[in-house]
Amino acid sequence: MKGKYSRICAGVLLLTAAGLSLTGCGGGQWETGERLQQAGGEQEAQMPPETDGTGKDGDDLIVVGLSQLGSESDWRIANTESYRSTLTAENGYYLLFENGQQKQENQIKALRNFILQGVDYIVVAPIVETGWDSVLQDARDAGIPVILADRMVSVEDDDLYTCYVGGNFVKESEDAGRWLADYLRQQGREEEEINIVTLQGTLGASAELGRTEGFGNVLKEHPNWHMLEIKSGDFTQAKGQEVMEYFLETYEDIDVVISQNDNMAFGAIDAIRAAGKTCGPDGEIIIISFDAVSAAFDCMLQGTINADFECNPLHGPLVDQIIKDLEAGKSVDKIQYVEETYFDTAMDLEKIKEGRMY
Ligand code: GZL
Ligand code: ZN
Repeated sequence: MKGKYSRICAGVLLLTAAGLSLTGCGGGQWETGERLQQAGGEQEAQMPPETDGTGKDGDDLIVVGLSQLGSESDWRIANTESYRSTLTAENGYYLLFENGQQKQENQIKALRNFILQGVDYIVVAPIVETGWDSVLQDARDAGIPVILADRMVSVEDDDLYTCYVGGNFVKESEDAGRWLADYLRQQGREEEEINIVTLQGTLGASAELGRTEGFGNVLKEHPNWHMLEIKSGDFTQAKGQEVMEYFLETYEDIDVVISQNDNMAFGAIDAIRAAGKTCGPDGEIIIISFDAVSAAFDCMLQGTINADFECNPLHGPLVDQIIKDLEAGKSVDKIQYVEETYFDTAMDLEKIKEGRMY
């Protein structure tokens, strides 16, 4: 299905701000940083070169409506950048990008807008799993394939979307639980009563649901592990710090923090330091985090995070391949998990960090 490029008003498209990103392990410093410029702050979209709607080889551009959920974390900024650098006119695309600013109603509005404009494909990172049946039904009625990227939806009929590409969140956090069991064994603490708190992501998001479920599966195998409380920090550094401050005021003895993303872990480190406590391999509190973004590598290198479970944000090339396969009339797998691993302070993190793209 070729792009209906002419249907798209050629007006200037403003990419919404990629938002500020807090980085630095516990430095708490606000930093726009070069990443913001790269990820496309308030600026005119990269309008495709003067064109009659055709890409480099003279074909129509494939028009993609991308509803990104927000700019809440370093992970999300890298995820957006991956799309922007892949879904380009040179690569045969006209990208309509909408940032939902972490509000589902904004994403639903964006999808309805894409349907009205007659895009060829919708790509969406749904902020939460529920509430999508009606708009996905409208997309199907309009004959527009929907690719779920990064997060899943819970709908009556899974024919409402073509496929899902993203992390396997249950596996990520089962792996984290097993890592903790090994680590405590190595420390001679396998019989100790271990008190754990969890900084939960956005409630109802696939990443939150999966990471909560997965760690819970391992928790059940360890009667001496006690989950004191699980509380949402909404995947942001500010809220992560707030919740960790509450945990430290409420619980005398915290041995482990499970942070469902790195930005909340950065906030937790600030709160732990402010409370006069220590964390990391040489500290009182073990911190296990998710995402493994570049700034979290700095934390592991500086000894404030013990281990980090990767969630690969580079979805651009995967979505590109899925669309090209669909354009060629090929079928695509319904669920496509990205390659993910983990890192801890026993590894040569300097070397590993050099080779990473985010
Ligand atoms: C995971 C993604 C999560 C990241 C957070 O795939 O959905 O959302 O772990 C981000 O950093 O906010
Ligand atoms: Zn203890």
